[in-house]
Amino acid sequence: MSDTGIAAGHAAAPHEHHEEMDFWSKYVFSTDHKIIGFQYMFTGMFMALIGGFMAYVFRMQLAFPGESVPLFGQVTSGDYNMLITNHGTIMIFWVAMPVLIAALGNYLIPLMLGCDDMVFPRLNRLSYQIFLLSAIVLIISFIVPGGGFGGAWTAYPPLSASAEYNHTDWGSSLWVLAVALEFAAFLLGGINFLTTSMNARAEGMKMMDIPIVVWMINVAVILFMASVGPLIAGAVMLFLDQRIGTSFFLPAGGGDPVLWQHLFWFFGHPEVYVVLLPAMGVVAEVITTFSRKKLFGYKTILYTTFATGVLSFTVWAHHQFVSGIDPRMGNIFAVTTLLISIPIAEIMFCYVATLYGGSIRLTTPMLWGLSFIVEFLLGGVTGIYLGASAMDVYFHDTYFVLAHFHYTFFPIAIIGVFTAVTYWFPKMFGRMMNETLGKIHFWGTIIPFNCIFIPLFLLGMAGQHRRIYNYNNFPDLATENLQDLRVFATSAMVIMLLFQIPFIVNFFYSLFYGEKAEKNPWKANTLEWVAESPAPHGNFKELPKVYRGPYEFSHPDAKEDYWPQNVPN
Ligand code: HEM
Ligand SMILES: [Cu+2]
Repeated sequence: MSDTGIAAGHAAAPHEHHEEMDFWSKYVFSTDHKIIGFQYMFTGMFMALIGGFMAYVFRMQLAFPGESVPLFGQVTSGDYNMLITNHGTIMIFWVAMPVLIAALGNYLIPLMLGCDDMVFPRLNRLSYQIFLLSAIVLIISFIVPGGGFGGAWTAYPPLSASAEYNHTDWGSSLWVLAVALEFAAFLLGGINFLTTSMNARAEGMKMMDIPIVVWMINVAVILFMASVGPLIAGAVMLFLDQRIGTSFFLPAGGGDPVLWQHLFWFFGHPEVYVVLLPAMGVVAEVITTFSRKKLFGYKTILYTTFATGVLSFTVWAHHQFVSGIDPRMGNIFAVTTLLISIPIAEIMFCYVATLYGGSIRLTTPMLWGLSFIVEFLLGGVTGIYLGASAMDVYFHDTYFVLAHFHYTFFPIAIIGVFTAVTYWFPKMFGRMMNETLGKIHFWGTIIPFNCIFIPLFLLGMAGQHRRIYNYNNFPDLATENLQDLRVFATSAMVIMLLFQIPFIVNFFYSLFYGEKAEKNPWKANTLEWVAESPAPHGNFKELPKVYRGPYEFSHPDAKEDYWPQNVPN
């Protein structure tokens, strides 16, 4: 038994066969959790380019209405609806979810739990293949006759099933199909995460020794599984309304459009936490490592995460304060919505307490981690106004709502992903990323991000509604001041997109020519850093056996120690 608290465990399953595999079975059809993780990650990054490009096009239209957009051309109102709908859909379902849950979960869970792979590797392979199919079906929906779906990411009927707006075309139905396929892929992936975390942990690793990011990914999977059923049923009904003229949600045929809203948001709001929790888990890992302090309140954070999960099922109708809901019901949902900010705040306080008194190293991943805390808090605080039903009557569907959820989703889907990629890059690819390029990318993203969305709060307070193609059609909104804000926001966005070039260069250059990474370059204290960099097929020569919990640093400038002295709190 070495003094690091990790001893050589039972022999790992034989993985020599992997060396003889050809390129296709080793990489394309691999059942290795790491390869599947990379496939989810690169697919998600590719989809982020599409979602980002769409935002660029419609932001240009908003700043310079009616003018031809470079790399796109003239934007019609139909194009505009299709672009915002698929921008939102892609960013949440094909970027945030695949990268934060599927890619990270696949890559990290076996490594952090000290096992050689997921318990169902072939099911894992199938989950990615269905996910890839869903992305292909979505992209095909853009190019079939009639063009992509333009009924907004919330797909509210009757608009989402109206023939008048081409939403009975295959473009719209393929959108519904793509989303349903993607959900199926995540259900399969989630089964693997839960069973591996419950049954394949390293010998000696108790439930309360599981690193917080693994817990948060598993809680996210449970929330997804518990909330997606009604929406899958709703998607089938919407598909039938579009394809064969049923009227589940169409008032003309006796259907109820508000039913869809309930089915959508019963899933939609927990969905926010489905992507938030993994990002918060990533930040926890990074701030402990770069403050060299034990995570403050491990158990508190865990129980608070469970509480958040439960509460997230009690707030959905705060999206329907103005859709004719009984105000007495509205008040109940207002209370639960305000309540849910408490557990999230508690977790944030634990993060700040972790930083307090730490020996902070401002590496690129740490900068991203810290910016998550600040930016997400801004998103959370502005949500309190919207949770108060009386205020939401004014703000509903305005740019204030839009700015609010971008101040939550951008920290989750973009900052969360950059935090994770810059932190685990050395383990994933065995090379270090360039810190200078990393910091240029960081500041070139964070400053423009605030310059894009703060003006949108102001536009929202001025009464600017969302999903409007050209504000010149509304005299009150066509003022010079407001237009200046739109141009400012768009300019900031173009600058932010340009600053993604240093990241892309850094990522691909470091992949092949970066400085070789040692096993544990950050001197972190979770098990993945015990494996070689990059982690080989099968992960560990001998599966580790642990007897102490994670995040326990003995002395700040201790050089080499994993899981040192005392047990977790
Ligand atoms: C790259 C920076 C981004 C910019 C500049 C941006 C900009 C916008 C704008 C201006 C709209 C509103 C369009 C309108 O209502 O007319 C919008 C809608 C939306 N965005 Fe973003 N966005 C960005 C990133 C993201 C991210 C990272 C997510 C989520 C992970 C996201 C999710 C959404 C959603 C869900 C909608 C609503 C779409 C709808 O109305 O159907 N956006 N975005
Ligand atoms: Cu909500």
